[in-house]
Amino acid sequence: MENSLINNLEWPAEITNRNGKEKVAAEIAAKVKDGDVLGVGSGSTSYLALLAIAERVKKEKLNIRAIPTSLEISMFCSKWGIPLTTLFEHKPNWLFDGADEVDPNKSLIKGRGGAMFKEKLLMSCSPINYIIVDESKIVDKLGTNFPVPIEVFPQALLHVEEELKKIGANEIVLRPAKGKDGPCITENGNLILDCRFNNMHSHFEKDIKAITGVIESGLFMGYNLEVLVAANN
Ligand code: ABF
Repeated sequence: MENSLINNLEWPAEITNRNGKEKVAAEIAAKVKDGDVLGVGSGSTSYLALLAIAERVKKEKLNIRAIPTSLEISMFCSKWGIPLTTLFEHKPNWLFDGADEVDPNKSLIKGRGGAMFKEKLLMSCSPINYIIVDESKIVDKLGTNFPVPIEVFPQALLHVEEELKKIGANEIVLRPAKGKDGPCITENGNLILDCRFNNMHSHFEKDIKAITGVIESGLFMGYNLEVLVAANN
């Protein structure tokens, strides 16, 4: 398939702080062992980690399998010859993924790419989780630079909006589709609300999830994870 669409696939945007991210990518690649089932996160940092892993896999003929968190990253697994599996067959031995914000408690905001449902599902199934970010993602308080994305079943939109206001949402934006009219639709056929809140206490992830119609939020609180930080270039 030398000239196939998959083989010609490239990362769609320029990668900021590429040198720094490549260093954490190499740290992630060094952790891979023959036989591993890896959860593969989304975003540019995960993409670079996957690339570094693919180079090791090819050179050392490692036999690994990947459970991807998004369609986009699954296509790069295929491009680089990393076999895919699913949560029907396997749980990941460990996973790596990016984030949009990391606070001092290792709570996260994720989901700028809209894949937070699968990202959280995989993290919930994985005993070891590495979050790879550069220094720009480290914040004192979640919500400093990014809103919290919330994936919503389409027919529940108005109900969820009302309930989010009751728990302190002060800004709710229906995420638009990239480069075209209409709302962004997730891989699961749902909508995304990008929300800012007055106060996000330690149970806030559960409060959001308790609203009927919310599929998942990009708020990750209290997960067992290790954060690897790339210095800025
Ligand atoms: C995924 O990719 C998302 O949860 C997060 O929004 C994004 C981070 O991307 P990048 O590594 O490009 O900053 O991990």
